[in-house]
Amino acid sequence: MTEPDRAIIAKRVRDGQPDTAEIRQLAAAAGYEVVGECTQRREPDPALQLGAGKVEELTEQVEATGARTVIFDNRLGPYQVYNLGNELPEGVTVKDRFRLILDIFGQRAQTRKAQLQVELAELRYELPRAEAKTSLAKREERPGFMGLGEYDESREQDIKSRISRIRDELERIEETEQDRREKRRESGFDLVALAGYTNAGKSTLMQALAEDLEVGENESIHPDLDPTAEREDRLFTTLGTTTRRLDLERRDALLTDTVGFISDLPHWLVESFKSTLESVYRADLVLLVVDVSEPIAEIREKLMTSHDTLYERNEAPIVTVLNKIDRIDDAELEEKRAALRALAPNPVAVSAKAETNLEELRARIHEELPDRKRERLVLPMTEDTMSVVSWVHDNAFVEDVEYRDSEVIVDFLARPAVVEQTRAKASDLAADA
Ligand SMILES: Nc1nc2c(ncn2[C@@H]2O[C@H](COP(=O)(O)OP(=O)(O)OP(=O)(O)O)[C@@H](O)[C@H]2O)c(=O)[nH]1
Ligand SMILES: [Mg+2]
Repeated sequence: MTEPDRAIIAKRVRDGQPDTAEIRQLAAAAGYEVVGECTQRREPDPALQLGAGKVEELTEQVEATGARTVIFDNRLGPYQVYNLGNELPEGVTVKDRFRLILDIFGQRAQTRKAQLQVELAELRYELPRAEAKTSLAKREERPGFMGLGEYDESREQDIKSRISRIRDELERIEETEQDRREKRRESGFDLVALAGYTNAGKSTLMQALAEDLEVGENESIHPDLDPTAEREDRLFTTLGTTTRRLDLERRDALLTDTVGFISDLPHWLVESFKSTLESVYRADLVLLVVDVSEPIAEIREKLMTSHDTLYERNEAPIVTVLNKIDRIDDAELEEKRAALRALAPNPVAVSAKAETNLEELRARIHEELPDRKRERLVLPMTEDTMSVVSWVHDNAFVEDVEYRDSEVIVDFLARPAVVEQTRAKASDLAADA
């Protein structure tokens, strides 16, 4: 292992106290060692984001610590990046929050789909910058302005055509995944998806609720699901999508874990990961996980943003899961429940890590999933009967099977579509008998 790169955090706020906890976590997630921070309260400086004096202070910190990277929690325009690069010591890289998030995604993208999404996000990050460079260089009649080498209008065109190629390929992948989801649904599985902010505990909950076996997903590398891995709080542990069989007593359901949300994500970044969230939008039920040990204001904010994201596309019921109850006492939990009532009227409080209250959550999942019909079929005994019975076992919850001399009686619970299919099979048998 190489030494982690040293970085200094910079942040400007209009008013209030600059909070750097999240950007520090993001920096750590990207593999940086944070060796200092430089914050300021003021209006944004158009050229440098921070005030000129503050940038001097930043330069001193960089020199004193030997940091090679400065990470701004603010969004930086292309000119600001360029100007800051001139002010700071030679060779120091300046990046903003979004560039950092892209780095993390880039490091962790292990599947074709994830890689395409990252590339799409990067191109979309780059596009306005390329446009800005082109127009500036033109206006100044200075090709190569901002030390960026040759400017080239075709660069812009290039980015645009790559964006559209990647979109097409992602669309094809999404169609395949959609087919797979529909097949699973047809074969009697209810689809449950986990959603929520990064670090809420979705993957931990997945481990606690689901059977170990993963179902035929092509995304097979999940360092975050390795139970032996020691982890501290880490943002964006999960980037891919994992689906496992949910351990429910009387129903076949699949549980899908996927990428978490983060505050203040720009539209283009969310868009790029749209198809990852598709498994959430197309689910029969969404479990919206929040870390209940966070302050009420933060939970509220996260719930509101999650609802906005989900309600836009999703029609499935949402169950709010207040996770990490092991970190707070009962009084605090009650206080938070009451404060969040308007946003989460009937939440289930659990600890995924301590595996507390999971039975209640399983019962709720069962309750909220679409109704199933109870059916009793009388099948004539033919040489194909047993294969129909085993099909029913695979696609429905069988309550009872009774074998008689010339017939088999099956009592089961299934989705209405499965009941229809079973009836058709039964009448085929009857026709052959
Ligand atoms: N104390 C406590 N910690 C928990 C609980 N559930 C999860 N954690 C911890 O919270 C951290 C984040 O958990 P993850 O399951 O990786 O969170 P996630 O929602 O999947 O995060 P992303 O994959 O980044 O979206 C880990 O360090 C977990 O061990 C819980 O019930 N109690
Ligand atoms: Mg996860």
